[in-house]
Amino acid sequence: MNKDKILIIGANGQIGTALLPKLQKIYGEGQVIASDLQPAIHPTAVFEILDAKQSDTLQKVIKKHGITQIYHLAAVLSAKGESNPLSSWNINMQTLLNVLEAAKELHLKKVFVPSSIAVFGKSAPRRFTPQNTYLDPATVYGMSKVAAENWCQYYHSRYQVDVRSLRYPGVISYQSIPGGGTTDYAVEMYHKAVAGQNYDCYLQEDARLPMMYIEDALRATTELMEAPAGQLSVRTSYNLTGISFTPAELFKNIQEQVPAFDCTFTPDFRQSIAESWPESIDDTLARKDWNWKPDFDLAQITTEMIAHLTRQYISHANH
Ligand code: AKB
Repeated sequence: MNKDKILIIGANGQIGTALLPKLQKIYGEGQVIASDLQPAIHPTAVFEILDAKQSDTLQKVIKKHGITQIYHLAAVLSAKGESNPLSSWNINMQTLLNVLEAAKELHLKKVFVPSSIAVFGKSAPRRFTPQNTYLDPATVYGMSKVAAENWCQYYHSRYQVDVRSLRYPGVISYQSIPGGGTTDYAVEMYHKAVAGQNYDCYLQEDARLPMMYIEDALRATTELMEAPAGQLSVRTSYNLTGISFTPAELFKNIQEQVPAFDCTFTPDFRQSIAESWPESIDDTLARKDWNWKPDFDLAQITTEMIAHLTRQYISHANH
């Protein structure tokens, strides 16, 4: 029997909401403890209200439940982070350092810390951005992720903490509504289309960005975490790719399935964040080290998103 006990920090967020049932399936329902600042959105798990900025509270929760692995998903994302840069930096860094320190002190088996395409800035090649390149992010979120990647590598090499990381692209999911990101427009567009409304997109129609369907993002996460440690050559964070598309391409794709849907484009400050990010990513090392391969293309994502959201809207209407 698998005796691992998992703590998800930031379980109410976009990735956490979807990852929780997947980890419950792998490890058993009682083996996964969900935590967040606010009470559970989905009361289907053992839940702790936890502010990971408080090191003592974090260590108490780890000891109380006999935690062996942490998925640290809490962070202030790219767009929201710009409204209060110092506070965003403090939240992102303090929670990370508390998690790494707890992993070292309490001898946790493994830790997952997400990074992001936001680590890249204007000096990196925009197409097929390589694993190792210049990192000059334009946002405080990106700066905190560059620092986080280096701290992860440091705790691995200096203290042998088995911390693993992925540079997620924009993640498209139906389980929850993302908040505070630059890539959130894609999920918003699907919601509007299914709700029978039109959408005014805050990015330009040609803002091509790397994206990924939630099922691919979850599988990448569990495959990385299950890979033998000796196979992992990257201890900062792995480049990870799904697909790349523009808002105009997404609009067209949705319109093929929802012909009445219309979209306009009114770029705001998030456009300049998008322009500082890659259009596509080279994830050769993820493919080589732990056999990464995405499954979902844009047409499949659209079919899945429309089916799931339609079911959600019908079930809300009936309650
Ligand atoms: C954001 O847009 O900030 C995030 C990300 C790409 O990390 N979705």
